[in-house]
Amino acid sequence: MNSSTEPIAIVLVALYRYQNFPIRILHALLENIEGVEPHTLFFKNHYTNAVTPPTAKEQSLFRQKIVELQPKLVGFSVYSPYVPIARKLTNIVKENSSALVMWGGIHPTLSPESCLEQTDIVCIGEGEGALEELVLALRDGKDFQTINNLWIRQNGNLQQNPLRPLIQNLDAVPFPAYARDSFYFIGSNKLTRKDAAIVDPILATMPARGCPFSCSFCVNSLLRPLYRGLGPYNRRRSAANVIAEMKEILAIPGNQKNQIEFHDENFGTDESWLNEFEALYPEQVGLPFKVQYNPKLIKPELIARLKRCGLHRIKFGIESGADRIRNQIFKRPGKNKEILKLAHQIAHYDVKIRYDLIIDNPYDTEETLKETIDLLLKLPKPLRFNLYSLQYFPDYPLTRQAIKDNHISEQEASLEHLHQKMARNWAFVPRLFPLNPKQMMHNIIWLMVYGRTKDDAVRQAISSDGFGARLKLFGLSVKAFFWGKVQMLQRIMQKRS
Ligand code: B12
Repeated sequence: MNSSTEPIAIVLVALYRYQNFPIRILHALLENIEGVEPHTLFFKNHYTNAVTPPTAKEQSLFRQKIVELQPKLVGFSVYSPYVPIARKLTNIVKENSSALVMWGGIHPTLSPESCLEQTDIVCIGEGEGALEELVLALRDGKDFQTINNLWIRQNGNLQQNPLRPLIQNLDAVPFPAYARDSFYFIGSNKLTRKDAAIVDPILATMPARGCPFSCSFCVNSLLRPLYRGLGPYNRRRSAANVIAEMKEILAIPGNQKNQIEFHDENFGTDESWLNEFEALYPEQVGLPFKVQYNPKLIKPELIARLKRCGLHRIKFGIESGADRIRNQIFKRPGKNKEILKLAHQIAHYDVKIRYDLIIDNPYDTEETLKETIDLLLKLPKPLRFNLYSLQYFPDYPLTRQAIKDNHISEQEASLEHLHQKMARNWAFVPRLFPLNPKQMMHNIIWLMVYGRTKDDAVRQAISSDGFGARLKLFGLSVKAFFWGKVQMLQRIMQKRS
């Protein structure tokens, strides 16, 4: 290290999510490097949908922080829907400092060339090794052109370095950083310092990386082939390591954590991991927890064992109630028969289920929507759902297929279109027009998942194509439209209060 120099400032930027896993991990990693001073700007927070654009005041707060910190490097973590915002903030950095700008995360991993039109450096894939090497080189005034995972644009040249192997020992990755003095939260036209993720009652953690499936609407369908030959894709931290992270968070003064959320598609499916978890979790953490699963991976014995450790809710991706759509269009395994059997088994253990379902999908027909309604009628009550409208991410297999099948145009699959859609909620909201049976069935699905109709009324409405049934379908659809508006108003009032 260059001993005569001051520590170098590095700024990381998380977009629209205070509880951002990658940025918190990378912040912790930079804290361990001598001669480096990491700062993280959390720029606005939205749990999921309905992104509000940054205000002039928020951009000005961001600018002030960049001017004050004069970083050597600013690293953004970027998902596709936020690209226009990342571009705006990148321009602010460029106009107000001499910092190099680097983008990492899912979007730059999938579209590195297009990102290099705005940035100096793009990190493809996992960032730990690449960021550490880059920051050491910047600190020591060394060349950084040949660091694996980085694509670099300098003086009109583009340097494309290969990918390094996937990190296999995830226990060696630092725990995400919380409650640091070097955190700044910009949102609601203010800059605050208190870590909002600490007062959130949910402690979220990721015990694993990778996923065994390649659903056509998910990034795993693209990441798995990208990493081919670079080591096993599905990896787990040890249970002891995950528990140590949770204990560290629970020991932070002022935390209000009362439940745990594991982001892991594979949770507990390895016998020796499960044994370790059972031995440690109830005694050392003991809070109720939620997990998410592909129904293919759940076995009743697993539920029974996790229930004894504190499992209180499973999130379970049905995605479509028609086997054909789920298996052939979404490339997701699992049949309705298995889903129904499992749902009833889980209910028997008194574990709650929240299902994910995607509608507003051009491949659905009246028939497949009827199958979905039929499945909903048979699931144990009460129903709890995340009901989404299908979204297209650039270059995903489903997006390419939908373009090929003339369901959407290239423009409708573009980043700009995706960003515009982010301004609205992605949750499905009932609509009256176009007034056709598919639309009316979407509305009925909405009524069912929000418990706003009786099963018999639904059965009658979908029983035939006769005039009486169609009239009932129309009546329920209007009802859904009405309740959709009421729900929207309630949310606005809640936000204001
Ligand atoms: C957990 C998760 C969530 C969590 C928490 C997300 C978070 N911000 O931490 C919740 C449920 C809140 C969530 C919300 C959303 N999510 Co989400 N989520 C995931 C999931 C399953 C894992 C992401 C993760 O944290 N991985 C662990 C970290 C450590 O890995 P990583 O993100 O890949 O980061 C590594 C590298 O990419 C790189 N890196 C990342 N950032 C940076 C920055 C720098 C400077 C560098 C050098 C490197 C670097 O280094 C990291 C460490 O190795 C992914 C699917 C997947 N398998 O990736 C979807 C995924 C990221 N989500 C997605 C989406 C769309 C969303 C939402 C917009 C959904 C919505 N309806 O609004 C919101 C956005 C929230 C937000 N503003 O961040 C999409 C993004 C699609 C895209 N093409 O960009 C994904 C890919 C799922 C999909 N459909 O394919 N999500």
